[in-house]
Amino acid sequence: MTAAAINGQRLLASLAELGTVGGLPGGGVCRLALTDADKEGRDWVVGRMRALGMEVSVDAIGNVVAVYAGREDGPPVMTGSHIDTVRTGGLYDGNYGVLAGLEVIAALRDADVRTRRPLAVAFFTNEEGARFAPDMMGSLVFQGGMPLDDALATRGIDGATVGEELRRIGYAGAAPVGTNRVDSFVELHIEQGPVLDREGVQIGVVEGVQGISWTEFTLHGVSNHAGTTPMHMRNDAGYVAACVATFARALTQRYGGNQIATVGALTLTPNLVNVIPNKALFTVDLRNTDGAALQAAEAELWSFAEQAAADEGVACERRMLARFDPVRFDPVLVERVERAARAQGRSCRRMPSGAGHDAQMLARMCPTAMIFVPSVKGLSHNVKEHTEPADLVAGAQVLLQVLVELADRP
Ligand code: HGY
Ligand code: MN
Ligand code: MN
Repeated sequence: MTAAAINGQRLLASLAELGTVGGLPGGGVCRLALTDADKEGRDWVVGRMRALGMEVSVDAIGNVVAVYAGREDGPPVMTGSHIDTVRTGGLYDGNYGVLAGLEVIAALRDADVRTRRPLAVAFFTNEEGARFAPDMMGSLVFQGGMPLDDALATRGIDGATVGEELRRIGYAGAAPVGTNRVDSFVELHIEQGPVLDREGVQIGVVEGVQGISWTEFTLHGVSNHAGTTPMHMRNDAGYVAACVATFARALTQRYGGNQIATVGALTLTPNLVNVIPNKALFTVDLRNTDGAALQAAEAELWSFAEQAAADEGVACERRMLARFDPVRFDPVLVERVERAARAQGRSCRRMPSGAGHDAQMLARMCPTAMIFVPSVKGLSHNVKEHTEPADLVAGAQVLLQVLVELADRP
């Protein structure tokens, strides 16, 4: 066990301070990827990294990696997460993993501890995927799973491209992507679901991440008068979108298990009370821990949408915004997380992650695991997202122990 100890007050104060960047009037945070608010948040975190004497680098997709030198050189033991948020973000999603990582470094500095291997704290670009799809874009490019040019050319929901926005906010860095060497990666994150809170368990030992499938549908019908057009003469894009949304919900009931479906974005055109919509643009987010079931669900959804559109005389286009298979974390590292939590007297339980995380991309390149702390009422992607201070500090203490063990192992 290291002599270093987490300074809980310092961690909580840093979370509160970062939470004011892009803060929303009623609470919560909006720092969509590569917006001015994201830049302000990035600048604030980079300032903290530099104040800790860390060597900071920015890569070509805007990922920021800060290194705390070890007694020896070599690939770092890395932690981190993201600081971009959804439009109705909370204080902790992503931010907690980054700031807890910096708190680990601060604790080691306070105790004058230098680990054998270097330690790194990273935040990855556009984890949320809410403005630019796919999610986990920065860590996917970092790992080499998405060509840099494809990522830079990605056009967001507001028409700007990732490359333009990166340059505009000054985070189109020089460090290369796809060739990084990382010894191991541990991400600390809030659960964002109800399990730990409901069971009164302090630490989630995360064994993997469920599969993710994001489909964007564009339906083209015929706008017409809502009052004069007989029902059999309609080509109503909005009606087909509604059919697909209800089909998706019914599919989850038929599949059961961990199958979930969400229609999160839906825009009708011309979106007027007395006009039959001639266009519907919407997304369907399907997830499942079972890769084969996820594939079957996708196939059913797509063929239903095509048939429903054909029956209504509506054209149906679709494109994939994101598609990631389920990921299993390194069992040895998962075991290490569990041991550390128990050694610190924390109640813990093994579980999958319902949300996507940068760790699922790092898992493609090095031994990776995650640590969860409870989300009150399971709320997240909601301005009322909350985790008790004692749980935030407990998670950081487990992270400290796991990182030091990894960095000092023979
Ligand atoms: O969509 C997700 O699961 C993550 O929040 N990007
Ligand atoms: Mn997150
Ligand atoms: Mn999120």
